[in-house]
Amino acid sequence: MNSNHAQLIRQAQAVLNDNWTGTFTKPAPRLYPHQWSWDSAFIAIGRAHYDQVRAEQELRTLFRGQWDNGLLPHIVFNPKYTAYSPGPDFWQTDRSPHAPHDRQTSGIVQPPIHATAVLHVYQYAQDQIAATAFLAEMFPRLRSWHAYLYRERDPHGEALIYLRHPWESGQDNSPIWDAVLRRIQPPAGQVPAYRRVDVEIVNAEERPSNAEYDRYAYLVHLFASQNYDESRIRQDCPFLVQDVLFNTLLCQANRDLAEIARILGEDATPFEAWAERTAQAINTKLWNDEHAIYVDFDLRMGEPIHTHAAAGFAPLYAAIPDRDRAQRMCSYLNTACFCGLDEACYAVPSYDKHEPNYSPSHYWRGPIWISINWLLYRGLLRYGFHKYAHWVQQAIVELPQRFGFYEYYNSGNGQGHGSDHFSWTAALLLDVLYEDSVPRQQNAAENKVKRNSYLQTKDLP
Ligand code: 9WN
Repeated sequence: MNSNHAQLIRQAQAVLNDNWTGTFTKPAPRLYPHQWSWDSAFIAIGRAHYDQVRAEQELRTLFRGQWDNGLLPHIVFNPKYTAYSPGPDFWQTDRSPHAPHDRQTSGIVQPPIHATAVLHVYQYAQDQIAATAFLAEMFPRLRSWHAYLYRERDPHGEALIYLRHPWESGQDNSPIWDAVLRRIQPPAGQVPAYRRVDVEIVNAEERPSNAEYDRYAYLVHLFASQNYDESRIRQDCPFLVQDVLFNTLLCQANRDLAEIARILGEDATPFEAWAERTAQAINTKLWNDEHAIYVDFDLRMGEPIHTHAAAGFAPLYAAIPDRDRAQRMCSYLNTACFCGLDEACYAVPSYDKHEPNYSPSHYWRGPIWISINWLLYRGLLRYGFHKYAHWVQQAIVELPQRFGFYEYYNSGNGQGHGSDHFSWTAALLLDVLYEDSVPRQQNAAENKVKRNSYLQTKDLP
C-alpha cells in the first residue's frame, strides 16, 4: 500500500467514525440521520476489514427493526433525530400487525445485499469464534428476510421479486420509473401532507421533483391505508416493477446465504434453489437482446421498461449472463453511452448518456454512484474483464481522493454532489483498498484467497 492510500484509508475511516451513532452508522451526517438498510450492508462490508465489532453491530442493529413477517425495512428510525421529515408519522407502520413495537421503521424495503455483507464480515473476521456466533445469530433473520420476499413479493411464482415503490430500488428518481410514475394520478386528497428536509440541506434542483415526491407520498399513503397488508397492496398498487438490480442482489445473497448455511452445518439447498431460479428468470424475462443489457419489467402494464440504466449491467456481479452475453454487455459499457475506455470519462454513470433525460448532476439520472461502480467492478472481475475492472476500481479510489467523500459525482467533470461525508462512498473505497493491500492477519490472508477464488469461479455460466 502506498502512503497516499494509507492516508486515504485514515480519511475514509474518519468519515465512518464521524457518522457512527453508537449502534449504527448514518449514511450522511445531516441529510440521512437514521439507519438505511442497504447503506448499512455496504458500510459493514467496508468496516469488516478493520473493525469486526462495529461491522457486526451495524447489521445487528438493522435487523432489530425487522418485522415479524420477515420484512426488513428500508429505514430504522433513530429516536434521537425527531426533526427529520418524512418521519414515522408519515409511514404509520403501527397500522401493521407485523411491525415491531419497540422500534419505528418505514414500511418498504431496499435491495437485499445483507447476506452478502454478513458472509463478508465473517470472511474477514479476526475473531473467528465471535464471527461464527454472529453467523448463527443472523442466519434465521436472513432466511426469514428472503422468505418474505419470495412469499409476499412474487405472486406468480416466477422467482422475480416486485418492488412497490421507487425508493425500494435504492435509485429513487431513476428514469426507469418515469413512465410508471407518469401514469399515477393521485386522487384528490390522497397525497398526505409532508415536509421535505432534503431540499433544505442539498441542492433542491438535483433532488427528485415535487411531482415525483407527491407520487412517493401517495404510494406510502396507499400502503398505510391498507395496513401494510401485502395481498391488498398487490391488488391496488399502481407501481409493481420487477427490478434487475434488486433481483440480482437477491440472487447473489441467496448464494451467500447458502454458504452461511454450509458453514453452520444447515441445509443450503433451498437457498441454492432460489438463487438458481432467480438467475434463470432474470435471464429469461429481463434480458434485452437487441441492446445487450437487462431491463426492468412493469407488472401492471405487462411489458418491459426500455430504459438503459447502469443497473442493467448489474447481473455481471452475480455471474448471471453467459460469456457471450457478458462480452456484449461489456462492449456496450465500453462506449460513449456509458464509459468508453478510450475517451475521457471518470467512471460508469448511472444512466446512458445518450438518452434524452440524461443529466450529469441530477441524482439517479446520470451521475456516478460508487455503489453501482463497486458492483460493476466485482462483476467485471468475475468474467476476467481485467482492463475495464481495473479502470472502475481506480475510479472508486480516485474520485473520493480528488473530490471528497460525496454521495455521487458529476459524470461530466467529476465534482462531488449531494451530501459530503457519505458513508458508503468511504466504506466501498475501504473495501477496494484493503482487498488490494497485504492483509494484517494470516487468517484474513487465507480468507482473502478463498474469497477471491469464490468470486472468480463460482457459478460462472
Ligand atoms: C430515500 C440513504 C438513501 C439511499 C438511497 C438513496 C437515498 C432516500 C432519500 O438515500 O434515498 O430512501 O431520501 O432520497 O437514493 O439509495 O439508501 O443514503
